[in-house]
Amino acid sequence: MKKALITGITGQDGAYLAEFLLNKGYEVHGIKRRASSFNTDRIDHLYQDPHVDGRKFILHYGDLTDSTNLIRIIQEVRPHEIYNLAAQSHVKVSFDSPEYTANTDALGTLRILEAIRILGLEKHTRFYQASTSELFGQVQEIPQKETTPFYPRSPYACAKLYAYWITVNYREAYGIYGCNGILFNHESPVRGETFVTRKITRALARIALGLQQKVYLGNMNAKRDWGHARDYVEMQWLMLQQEHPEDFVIATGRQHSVRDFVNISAAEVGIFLDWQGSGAEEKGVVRAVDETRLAACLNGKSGTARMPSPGDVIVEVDRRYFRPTEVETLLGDPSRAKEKLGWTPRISFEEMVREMVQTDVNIAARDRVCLDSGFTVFEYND
Ligand code: NDP
Ligand code: GDR
Repeated sequence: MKKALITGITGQDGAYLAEFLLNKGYEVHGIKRRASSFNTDRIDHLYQDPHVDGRKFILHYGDLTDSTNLIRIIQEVRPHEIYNLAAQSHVKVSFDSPEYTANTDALGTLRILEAIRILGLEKHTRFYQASTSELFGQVQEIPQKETTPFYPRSPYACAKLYAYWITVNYREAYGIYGCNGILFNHESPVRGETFVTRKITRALARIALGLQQKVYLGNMNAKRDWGHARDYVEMQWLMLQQEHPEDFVIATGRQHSVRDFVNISAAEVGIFLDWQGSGAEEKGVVRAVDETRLAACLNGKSGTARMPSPGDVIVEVDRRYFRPTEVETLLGDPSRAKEKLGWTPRISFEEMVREMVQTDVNIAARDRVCLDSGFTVFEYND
C-alpha cells in the first residue's frame, strides 16, 4: 500500500488531496499544527478513531519550522510521496510577517528536502512542492508558462521562489524526484475566509440574508486565473506519477477581475450592481434585486431573506486591503500539463462560483435562523 505524507493537511488543498488519495487506496498521513482550539474543520469528515486498528488516515503534530520533528515523522512514516502544502499562504499577511513567512515557506521546504536526504530516502520518497503563480508577480509575458521569467512582488512570493529553486536544486544535486506545481489561484467552498473569492461569496450571502450591510475590499481591478481546488489536487498527484520529475503550470487559461467576481457572485443571490467612482473611491450600488434567485439558492431552507434595496451601497473600497506591491494580472497557459499529464480542469469558473455562493448561503441561512430564534451570532470579517 502506498503511503503519502501531506503537510498543510488542515488547509484547503490538504483536505481535498487527503480525500483524493484515500479514494485511491493510499494510507494518508498528515501534519497538523498544535492550536489552542480545533483546527481540523476541513478534514473532520475523514477522521478515523486512533483506538481502532487498520486506520488509513493518521495525523501527526508538527510544524515546518521544526526540523527534528519533521525528520522524526518522515523516519516513522517512510512515505512514498510527500506533498508539501503547508505555508503561511496569505500574500498580504506576508508583508506583516515576512520573517515567519520565509521561515515556513522557504526554509520549511529545505527542512523536508534535507530530512529526505539525511534519512537516505532519495530513491524512496517523491516530493511535491506547492509553488505558485505569485512567482510571476510583475508579469514578463502573457500568458505565463513554465519558461516565463519570475519577478516576485511580496515576501510570500520571495519565500516561494527559494522553495521553487531548492526543489530544483535537490532534484539536480541528489537525484530526488521533486516537482514544482506552479499553481494559479484555486478556490472552493472551503477556501480560507480572508482570500478575496471566499470573502466575497461569504459577504454577499450574508448581505442577501440581512446579516451584514456591506463588504470592504481592496484592488477591484486585480485580475486572476481562478480554478477549482478539487481539479488542482488531482494534478498534484499526477505530477508524482510520471517517469521523470518535471515542473508544470496549472491554470485554466481564463481570467476575471475582482469586480467581475463580485458581479457574478452577486447575481447568483439575485443582487445586481452598478459601479460608481474609481480606485479607492469605488462603490458597488444595488441597481435591482431578484428575490426568486435567492429563494432558489435557499432551496426551501428557512431563514428570512432581508435583501438590500436599490440604491444601497454594499461594496466599498478600503485602502487597508491594498498591498505595498500588487500583482495586477495573472493568466496561465496550462498547455504543457494538458499535453504531458493529460490534465484538463473539469469544473468551470461559473460552476465554482455557484458552488461557493450556494455553500455560503446555506451557512448564512443557518445563522439567520439562529438570530431569528434569539441566539447571538458573532462574526469576524477581514
Ligand atoms: P491554506 O492557507 O488553506 O493552508 C495552509 C496549510 O498550511 C494549513 O494547513 C496551515 O495550518 C498549514 N501551515 C501554515 N503554517 C505552517 C507551519 N509553520 N507548519 C505546519 N503547517 C503550517 O492554503 P491552501 O490549501 O490554499 O494552499 C496550499 C499550498 O499551496 C500553500 O503552500 C499555498 O501557498 C500554495 N498555493 C496555493 C494556491 C491557492 O490558490 N490556493 C495557489 C498556489 C499555491 P493551519 O490550518 O493550522 O493554519
Ligand atoms: P492572492 O489571493 O494574493 O492572489 O494569493 P487573494 O485572494 O488574497 O487576492 C487576489 C487579488 O484580490 C485582490 N483583493 C483582495 N484580496 C484580499 N485577500 N482581500 C480583499 O479584500 C481584496 N480586495 C482585492 C488582491 O489585492 C489580489 O490582487 C492566493 C493565495 O492562495 C496564495 O497562497 C497563492 O500562491 C496565490 O493565490 C496563487
